[in-house]
Amino acid sequence: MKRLLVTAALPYSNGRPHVGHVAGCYLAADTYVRYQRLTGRDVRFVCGSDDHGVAIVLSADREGKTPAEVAEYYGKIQKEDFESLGIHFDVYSSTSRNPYHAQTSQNFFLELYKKDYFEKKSTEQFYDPVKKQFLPDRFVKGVCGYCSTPDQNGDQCENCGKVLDSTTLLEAKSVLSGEPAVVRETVHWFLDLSRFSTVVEEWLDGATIREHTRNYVKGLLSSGLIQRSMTRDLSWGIPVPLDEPEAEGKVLYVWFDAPIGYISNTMELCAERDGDCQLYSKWWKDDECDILHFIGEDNTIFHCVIWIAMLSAEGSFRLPEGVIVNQFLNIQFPNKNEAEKISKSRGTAIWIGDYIRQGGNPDTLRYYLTAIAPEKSRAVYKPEDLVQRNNADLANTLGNFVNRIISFTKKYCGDSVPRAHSEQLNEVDRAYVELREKAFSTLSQQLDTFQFKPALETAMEFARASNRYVDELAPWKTRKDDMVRTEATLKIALDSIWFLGVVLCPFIPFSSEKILALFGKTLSEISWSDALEPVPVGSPLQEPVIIFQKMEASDWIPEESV
Ligand code: B3M
Ligand code: ZN
Repeated sequence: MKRLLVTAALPYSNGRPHVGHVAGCYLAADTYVRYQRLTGRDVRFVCGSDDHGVAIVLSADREGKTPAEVAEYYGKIQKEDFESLGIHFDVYSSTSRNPYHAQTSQNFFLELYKKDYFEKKSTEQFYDPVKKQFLPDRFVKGVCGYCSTPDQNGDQCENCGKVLDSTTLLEAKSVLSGEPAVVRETVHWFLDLSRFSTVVEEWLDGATIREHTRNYVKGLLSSGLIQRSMTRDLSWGIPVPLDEPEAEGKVLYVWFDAPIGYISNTMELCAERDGDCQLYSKWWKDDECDILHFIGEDNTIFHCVIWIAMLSAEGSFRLPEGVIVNQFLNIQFPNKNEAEKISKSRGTAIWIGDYIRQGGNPDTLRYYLTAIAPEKSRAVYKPEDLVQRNNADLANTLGNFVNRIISFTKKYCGDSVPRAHSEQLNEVDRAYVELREKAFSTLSQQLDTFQFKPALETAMEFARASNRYVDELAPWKTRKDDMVRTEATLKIALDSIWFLGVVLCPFIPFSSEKILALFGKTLSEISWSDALEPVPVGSPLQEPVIIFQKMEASDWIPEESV
């Protein structure tokens, strides 16, 4: 098995994580990493904050802080909030504080420069005559020239995903002064992406990627790639490492340095864990390692086109084995007729920190966000749905199955695992055990192919079948005159509790830990294939604990978005 480097998109460090971020890529990446580790694979999981770019400068401006202060403040919150959901990265660094990042990015830029991949051009950019400064990317807002959606940032349309510039963003206004933006000449270094269309296409054909992503990127390729500027007129960022007068006061485009953050963060991790930052090449330059990026849909062009072009131009790093893209998560409050975008300014965000501080169970949120995961298409978060799923699926179906079997066994068979005599097994038992084996292979196959939502459904379907199995064999009735039969039912059900404890680890690790603890085991000592191992007859059963509390709708359903 090859080693595996998994990255999750580096979030901009100008805000707290909300449910949309988690559903976008962090949860899927964590679930996959947990699964791969259970199968015995050597995995490193890399993330960190994306500190450069205009978004951070604008937030700093609003909050009366420096960009570095804003980045540090939110970077810390992001790390804590992800951690509180069990999303644990091997490294959570930052593109402004990682000691290797600036140099690695500048070297990368210089390598492309030496190979003559850049074209230095005078170009037209938006300019704010009041503030006397250029307005790259989000410093300017206007109407998308492709789909006419108003209020779009100067870099990319949120609605149609197209890249915008001074000719395709209409009615542009400066975000700084609110005044109409004018167009001025300035010099920048451009990467001609059209030179890479074949490389991108070939990569795309062999890549591990969802069908909708593949089609979207094919669409981008067929409409033709253009030149894109890899530098910006901005004071916050990594200086353009060129000794030319026009490079003065310019920085690398944030989307140039951000993905290089995956590399520099790996360097930081290797320095910390292996004592040598250069060992990062084991993860980035070695055929025995695969690289997988998990991202949200709005990052597709940057990872599947520009990053692939950058990597192949630079030439010394491996191209990613795949890019796993989730679509957007929208939100619908109970008093609203339709779903809306999750947005801080519109007050429609449900923040991870708030949920946890309010006493929310991290696994409930993990469970719900995977159950509605926007894997194939956009999905809608409904607060009342979270409560309903927690109560019906987790508390009633799963929690109840575990608790009633453990309590019943302890009450009538003592404190250890009873025996199932094979001659006692009937058709119902055999069909049920077969179902478990089938569930295992389906689940494994679904996780191998990044179908987290269907995989969770497979596990839950088996939990429902387990309740039906017990109801049908009714041990509370048979115990009156057939203890051998009763023990057989309980033993088979206990094997299923163990099975669920193992296969649910990637999805709801905190609860899995509690389930495994009933058998005296911990997460760190199990592997994926243990799921089908019968629990040893005679091994002790610990006291049952409540695994899932019911949620009160009134505590958890906001009447309106605030
Ligand atoms: N910071 C965009 C985002 O947070 C961007 C991702 C960078 S990944 C290299 O959605
Ligand atoms: Zn548009």
